[in-house]
Amino acid sequence: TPRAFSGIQPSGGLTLGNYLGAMRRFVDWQDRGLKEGFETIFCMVDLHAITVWQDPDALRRQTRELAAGYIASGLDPAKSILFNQSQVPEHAQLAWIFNCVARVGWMQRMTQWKDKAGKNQQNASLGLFAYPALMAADILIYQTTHVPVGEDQKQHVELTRDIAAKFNHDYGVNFFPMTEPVIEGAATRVMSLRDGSKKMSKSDPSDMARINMTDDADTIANKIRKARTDADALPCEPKGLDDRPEARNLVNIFAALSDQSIDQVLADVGGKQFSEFKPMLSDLAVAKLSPISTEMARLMQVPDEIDAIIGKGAEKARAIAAPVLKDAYEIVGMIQS
Ligand code: AQP
Repeated sequence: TPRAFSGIQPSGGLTLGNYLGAMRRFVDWQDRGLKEGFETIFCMVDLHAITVWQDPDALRRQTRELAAGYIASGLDPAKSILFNQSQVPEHAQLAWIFNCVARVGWMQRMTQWKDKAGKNQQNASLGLFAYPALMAADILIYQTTHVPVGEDQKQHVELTRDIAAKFNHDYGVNFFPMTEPVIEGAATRVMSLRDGSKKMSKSDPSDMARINMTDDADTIANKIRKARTDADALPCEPKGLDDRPEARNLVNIFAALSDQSIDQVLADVGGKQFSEFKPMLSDLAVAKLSPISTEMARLMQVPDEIDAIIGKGAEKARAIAAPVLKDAYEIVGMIQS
């Protein structure tokens, strides 16, 4: 039977990239899981967040805000398991085993490591380097078959498969499944509003580069108005977006928010100037995001409720994770009695 798992780091406010590339897809998986009778598990990956410095109070707030974002986007704690990574210690325990299975060379090839460590790799945290082994543990501790993610996480899910395969091979078992990354939809890679070659990211130093899920209508309209574009009108065909990364990005966002294909969007807006298209995009973004941000704000007023929900989620998650860890320890040769 399939099982879907995914996570988001509480390393800052949620962006439109997280919503379109990840959260919205999670809700689709929740619905599919309900229909087909399999479990869906979603997590705030706080252990991943601290691979770069996080202020403790900010981390607590961001973790609750992410939980609120999940719920406001449509994840229902009665339908999916929703929890905080550090409350299920089996993730970190399995990660240690994977640190011993994965090779240094594999980690060195990861583009996220290269991007985030930058030029001064010697000074990056050891956790940032080992990040993909913890992510493999997050996924495999639930024997996950499907991981809905944005394009940027594809390499890490592929590494998860390599780790599972090496574990199975080294110990002569068929224990961990070969997990599939599921990258679907019109916005698997939402780009920065300031630079069409960079991913929209929570940690971008410029707030103008991203739309935050908590931005109000005026802020969203202002950011879209100021978004970088070229001077040409919108094309009528998708191939007219080639070599126009900023235009492509705004059209992709429009398509994703309105549940249309790029062709359908361009059939409507092809030939329009950005001065006309941008207000249409702002109105659409505000219409889709404002009910979510209103509900997030309401939930943030009742942090105890959020904590109770994720506490219960952690119990459900542990009920799956603990036996898997026990079996993995047995396979490795650790005395468990
Ligand atoms: N720009 C994006 N477009 C599409 N999907 C995206 N995701 C993130 N950014 C985009 C997807 O969101 C999920 C959670 O990502 P994450 O927060 O755990 O890590 P990240 O990919 O490193 O996200 P950020 O926003 O860039 O965070 P920071 O700045 O802290 O590194 C993943 O499924 C990801 O694909």
